[in-house]
Amino acid sequence: MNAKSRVSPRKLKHLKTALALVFAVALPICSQSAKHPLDGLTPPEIWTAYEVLQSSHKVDADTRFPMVQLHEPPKEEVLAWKPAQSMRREAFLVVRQGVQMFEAVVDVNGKKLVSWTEMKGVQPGVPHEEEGEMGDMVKDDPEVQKALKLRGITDPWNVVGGGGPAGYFNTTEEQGRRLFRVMCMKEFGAIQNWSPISGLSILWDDNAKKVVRVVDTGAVPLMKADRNYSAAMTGAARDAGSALGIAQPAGPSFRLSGQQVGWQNWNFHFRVDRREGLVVSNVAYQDSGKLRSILYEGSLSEIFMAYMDGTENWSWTAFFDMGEGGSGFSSSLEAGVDCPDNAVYFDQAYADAHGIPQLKPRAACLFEEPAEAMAWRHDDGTTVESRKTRNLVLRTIGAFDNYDYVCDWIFQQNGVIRVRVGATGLDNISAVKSRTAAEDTTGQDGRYGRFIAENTVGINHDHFFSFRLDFDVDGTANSFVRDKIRMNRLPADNPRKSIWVAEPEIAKTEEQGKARMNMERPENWRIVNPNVKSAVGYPVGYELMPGENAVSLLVPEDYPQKRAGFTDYHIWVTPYRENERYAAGDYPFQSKGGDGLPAWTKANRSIENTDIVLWYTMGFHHVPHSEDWPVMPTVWHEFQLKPVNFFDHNPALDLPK
Ligand SMILES: [Cu+2]
Repeated sequence: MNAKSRVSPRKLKHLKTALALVFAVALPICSQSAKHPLDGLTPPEIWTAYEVLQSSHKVDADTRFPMVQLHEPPKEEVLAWKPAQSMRREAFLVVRQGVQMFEAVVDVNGKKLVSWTEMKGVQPGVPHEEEGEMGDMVKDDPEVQKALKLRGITDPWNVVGGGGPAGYFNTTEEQGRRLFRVMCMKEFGAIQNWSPISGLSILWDDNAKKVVRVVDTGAVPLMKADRNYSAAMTGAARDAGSALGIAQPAGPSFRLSGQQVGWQNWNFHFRVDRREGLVVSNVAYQDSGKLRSILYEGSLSEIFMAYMDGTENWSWTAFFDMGEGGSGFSSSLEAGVDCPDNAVYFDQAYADAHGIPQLKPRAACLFEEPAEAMAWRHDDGTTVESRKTRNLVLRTIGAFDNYDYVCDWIFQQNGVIRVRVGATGLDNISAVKSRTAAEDTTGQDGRYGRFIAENTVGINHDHFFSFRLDFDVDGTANSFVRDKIRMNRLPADNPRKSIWVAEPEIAKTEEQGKARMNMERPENWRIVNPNVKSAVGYPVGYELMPGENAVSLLVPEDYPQKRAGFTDYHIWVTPYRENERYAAGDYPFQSKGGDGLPAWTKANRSIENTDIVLWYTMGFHHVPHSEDWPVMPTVWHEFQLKPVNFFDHNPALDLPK
């Protein structure tokens, strides 16, 4: 039997729909053939990978594909590549066959299976579609039906269940299983109105497709607060205000070749990856006729969220949104709302859980925006010199169950790159007995969160985002410098008693590269090329400037903390290794802790004057409040990559007056 005849008609229909969509849309942009070695897999390439596995007899109708993504070519190949040259194109696939899991690499140009490896002792992430499947299956369980009946729910029809990765707590019941906790909610009335069925969760083994146990800590009345936020339900909208628009009648002033972007002096490439979301690569700056490299690749590497409720139905809730999920990226952008009117959109090809190519329309957008203030200014008493500036913004939005994360890469005309994450969406809530905080006289209902609506408590939680930043400042040989800002006591004969000085320290090993933000012992952090000196004699560099941030307050022996060991430090620096991409390890689903950065850095490798990767974690503690209801205002957190002795003078000096 040849590969094609093994394809079910249903799958063929999926493919045709996907391809028809690609051809039907002139803009946004999604290419049928790769133009750059770091382009995401195209629909035909995803299809080829699927066919190669079919014809190798490795997969069948029951096979699932938790992850299909570009297998990046070796870095030196990408760096040596020139447009129009041939290039390596490989797909990386995580394949689930019953309880077995495999990693496959397929050469899509040569239509060959490069490798097929069984992975033992680790578990793949779970695509969205599977979370819903188990939600339906638990409703057949008599004990679940009994628990629902105890809550007056006799018709499970409008009960919706969704499974979340159950985490790991080193218990015997976890061993040899693939565990989820299914939480249920009851829909009532109009769309979007639903209540969590609090006090109930179902431990589900997705290998055995069986309920392990039902955890019922007692019925709590459903909350009835109206959670509608759709335009159709929120009533009359306020006046929009007078027209305020952005127009570029001559079109954008960036240049595109596939997903390679040229704008002002910036050059970069990007793709939207199934696991990592936005991957920005080959970031370089045109400086006095020379294209200077800054960053080989930057992307999100993991997202960690832990809820702070100690009760049995909540204490397990700690999630690795990228590694455990893997299909959060991306949400289709709403044209003219999520991005301004002058934005250009890009579609994303991806494989569904059956390995079949699908298309996410408008997965990323790119646009110029006027900056909120001038680039620079000086009033010397007689004349004012001031320069207007604009930014280039690359945006995606990921939807991870209740949360939406906006991820922006903002390129400025002064050589600064800002990376920011906007958190919006819905708070995770618990239905409680007390109507309000005032009625909660014992403080029991509000002990792990805050009332955000009647009978509704938003649970306290953390958000942590780990960014992987593979700097190549003027080449690959880089070092990490910690400028330690230290108090300096002056000699007794000095009228001034103290000043501060900046003392640079080059981190020689991974141990010396671990750093935490601390206002009492401030440090500036930069990546330098020790082999290239600026006009005034310093090594050229880029500084990582943190913004608002947080540290995890979980104790080291707490399993969620062990599994999210990357949150132990804000900064880690590692020597470049192509297989070290994910801060909490490749497979955080039911991981036992210590994977990723803590494991790699144990070797305490040298990080001086070599190809290094900087890992930065940005986080915040979220105490919910009533404005979060029913949908949260977007909250932004950002960091900057700022040139420090990289340019010989202000790179925005030549902005037109
Ligand atoms: Cu939050």
